[in-house]
Amino acid sequence: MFDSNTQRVSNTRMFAIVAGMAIAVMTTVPLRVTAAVQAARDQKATVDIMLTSKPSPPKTGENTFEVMVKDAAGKPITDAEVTAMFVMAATKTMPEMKNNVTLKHTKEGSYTGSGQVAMAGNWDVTVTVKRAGKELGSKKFPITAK
Ligand SMILES: [Cu+2]
Repeated sequence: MFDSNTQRVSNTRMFAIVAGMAIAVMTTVPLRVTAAVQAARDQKATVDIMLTSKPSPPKTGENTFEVMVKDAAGKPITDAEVTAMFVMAATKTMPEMKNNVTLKHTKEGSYTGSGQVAMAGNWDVTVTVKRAGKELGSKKFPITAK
């Protein structure tokens, strides 16, 4: 009687340990895959590009855009040529809309410029960073203008 109870408890405990290990494996593996994918992305990226706007989100009409450019080590890149291409996809009633904005370096890897947003809605902003005409990197930012 006593022995069989003890056996049952220890089986339950063993099951809990095995289940716990299985969960640990299941949660660890995807994290490792994600880390590997992230590492591959980081290796590819030579520049880190961030886009912000004033106001945020941008409004129809004139807005100020700021792009932060850093190298892979996180050091600001101060001598780049930075442009932001705004594209709104065509709809049944409207052809594709495009606007290219040139940004000027102000300080510590920050590039600013003002640009017209022709209408409210979804735009894809592709920021391209070049040095001496050679592309260092580019990044697409989906934005929704008010
Ligand atoms: Cu439009």
